Amino acid sequence: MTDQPTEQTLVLIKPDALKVSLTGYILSQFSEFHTGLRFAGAKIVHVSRMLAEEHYAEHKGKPFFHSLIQYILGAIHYADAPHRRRVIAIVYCGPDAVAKVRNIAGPTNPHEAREKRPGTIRALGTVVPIRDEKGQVIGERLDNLVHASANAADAEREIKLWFKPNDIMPYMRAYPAVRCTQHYYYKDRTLYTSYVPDSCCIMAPGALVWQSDLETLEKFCRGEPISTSVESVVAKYLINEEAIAA
Ligand code: FUP
Repeated sequence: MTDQPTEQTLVLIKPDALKVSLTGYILSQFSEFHTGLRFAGAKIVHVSRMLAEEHYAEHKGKPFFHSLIQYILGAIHYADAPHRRRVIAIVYCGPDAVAKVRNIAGPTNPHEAREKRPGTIRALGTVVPIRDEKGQVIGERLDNLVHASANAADAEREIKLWFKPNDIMPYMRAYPAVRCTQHYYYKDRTLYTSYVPDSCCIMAPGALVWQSDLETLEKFCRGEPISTSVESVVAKYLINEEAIAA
């Protein structure tokens, strides 16, 4: 008997939601009873800068980027408690998962959410002005409590960024996974195919990995152009590793 994967989406319960203890409320809003969606995977993540910057890569260079990264790292809401900085990452699976979750999350901007979609999760968020060194307002940071994948293509990229195949229940993996046939190690923004001291083993022979990740690393090692970064593959293997991806 199998539960064939239908659509999947990534939810992040962000540090502001954890700080004000909204986790239970958010999980209940997304629960199978209300949405028909099921958990396919979940983990507590101490977010590294590498993972944060890969997750929000499309916003690099925008005025709010630095503040957004500080926010997802937990550095804003747990400024004096680095050990509490974390997000909860969840993969939900089921018919129309992306749209259902976005609908319950509400508009990106909490002010707009309060006005147009009261009752959504993000209507409970806040908007914080971002200032330059001179105190001029240069943008705003949207502390909107949850991330929800915007479309199926983003969901695939994001789920593969945060989760390894084995983090997701068998029969619920929506993307092809294959067994790796060689070792890959990572240290100081460099990829190695044999061990160097203090490196972290990313993939080993026999390990189940996303096919697209393996193809990226193989191409990179052959010196061929890759459409994404090596860090977009590596970041998930460094989740909750202490110093390497800090
Ligand atoms: P969403 O898909 O709803 O997460 O929205 P976006 O991809 O547009 O934004 C990604 C994140 O950047 C959101 F969490 C909100 C944040 N953001 C800001 O903090 N300030 C802005 O001016 C725009 C977006």
